[in-house]
Amino acid sequence: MATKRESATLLEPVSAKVKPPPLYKVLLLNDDYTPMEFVVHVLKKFFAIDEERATQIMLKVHTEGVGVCGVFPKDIASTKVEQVVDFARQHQHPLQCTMEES
Ligand code: TYC
Repeated sequence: MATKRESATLLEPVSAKVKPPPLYKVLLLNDDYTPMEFVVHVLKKFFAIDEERATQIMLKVHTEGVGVCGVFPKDIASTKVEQVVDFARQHQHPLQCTMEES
């Protein structure tokens, strides 16, 4: 049987093909009906963003149509989107939240 040292010399060199997992931006979209205070509340509750930054993001979405809440691995981004949409629907608001690879 080959010793550890002998077998190591028999291995073919393997090129590193492992990529880091892709990250996803979670986006909020503007609409004409969701109250501004509700959007700020969502940003604080689900993304741990402070009042000042949450207000900035909300106003960016309000004026430009879309804004980034955060960047996460795929499963976390997808859970955040689901939580935000569920919460908005529970409160009868049409707020839209989506994700895209960053
Ligand atoms: N445009 C909404 C209003 O005037 C506010 C709003 C901001 C809604 C951001 C959605 O993602 C949003 N009440």
